[in-house]
Amino acid sequence: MKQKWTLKETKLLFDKPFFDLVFEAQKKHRENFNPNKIQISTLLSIKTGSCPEDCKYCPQSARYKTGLKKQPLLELKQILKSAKHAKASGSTRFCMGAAWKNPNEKDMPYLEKIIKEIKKMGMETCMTLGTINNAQAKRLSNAGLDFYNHNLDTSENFYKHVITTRTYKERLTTLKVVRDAGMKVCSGGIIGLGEKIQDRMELLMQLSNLSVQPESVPINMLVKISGTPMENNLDVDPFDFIRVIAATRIMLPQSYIRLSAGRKEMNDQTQAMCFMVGANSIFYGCKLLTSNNPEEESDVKLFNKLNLHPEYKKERLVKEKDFNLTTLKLNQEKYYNAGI
Ligand code: SAM
Ligand code: DTB
Ligand code: SF4
Repeated sequence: MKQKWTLKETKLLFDKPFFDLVFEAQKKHRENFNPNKIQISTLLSIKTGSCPEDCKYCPQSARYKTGLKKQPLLELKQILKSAKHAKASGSTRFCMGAAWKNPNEKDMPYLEKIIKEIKKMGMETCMTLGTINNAQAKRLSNAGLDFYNHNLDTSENFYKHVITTRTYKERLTTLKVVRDAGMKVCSGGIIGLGEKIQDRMELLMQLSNLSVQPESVPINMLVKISGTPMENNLDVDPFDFIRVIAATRIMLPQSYIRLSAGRKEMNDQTQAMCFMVGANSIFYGCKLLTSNNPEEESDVKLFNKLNLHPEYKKERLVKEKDFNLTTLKLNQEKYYNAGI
């Protein structure tokens, strides 16, 4: 793998004619992945709102009047019900988010219990709980947490215009803590915060130049939430967004790239181009943390049109002809339960 991406090289990549960039990204994607498979994750907010942080994009910050209904830490029963639904719909990873600056020590045993119960169901687990220390990371890892999500969000330079209550360095430290504890790293960013193209380049350089590249890279398009300071941000041009996905694929060739928040606001063609240039993971299910995501049915229809198949571990056991895409949802449960 390439050693380090410099700004000059990254600029050359972003400045390529659109179709040259698309071609290069597709080549990289096909060298590393089956282009007709997609990883499916489901998201659940296990603690909603009243967050002390000031992230200017976020509906959950206590500083902005977004009309969000707050919710304390959910009960285990409710979490497991959602996880069961996610598994039955064909999702293989259950991602849980909490609107915290960091987890409280007193919540650690409960978080461990949640992880263990979901692992028992045979799903991969991911959590995003804010900043964590070494001891907390070790505990989560020992409980069986597969991935920890902590986004860099944007470039180090632009970051101060987005968040003032947590430093960029703290974020990088958390990523190291997660890695050192033996968990897989999920880290990406948001496009549409008002950043310049160079900030997008610098974000990808940060992610790409980590000592070990993140296994999972969520690229979010800003969901504009009324009441946040970013509610009136300019729309992102879909081709600029596709360019970011393509550059991500080239700079992080072996990472799963998740087309994350913002899919509800994209048409099928934009999503298809994102998959074409290397996005190979999505959040599936009608809700992200607090905002809307496409309905499951509409994703199934889109997969159907694109002949995209959900990725299961022992997928070769499924004969392609048995995979009736029009009844994907029903079949997924069957295949998933069969350990496929
Ligand atoms: N509180 C924890 C933290 O910030 O680390 C975890 C939850 S936080 C909501 C997870 C991520 O969601 C953020 O880092 C950000 O990248 C993304 N996010 C939040 N609001 C968003 C929005 N309106 N549009 C797009 N992405 C958003
Ligand atoms: C990520 O990068 N995006 C997800 C997940 N990781 C935690 C969150 C998106 C949140 C969008 C706004 C909301 O639904 O509250
Ligand atoms: Fe809190 Fe996370 Fe939202 Fe920032 S992104 S306000 S830390 S929930």
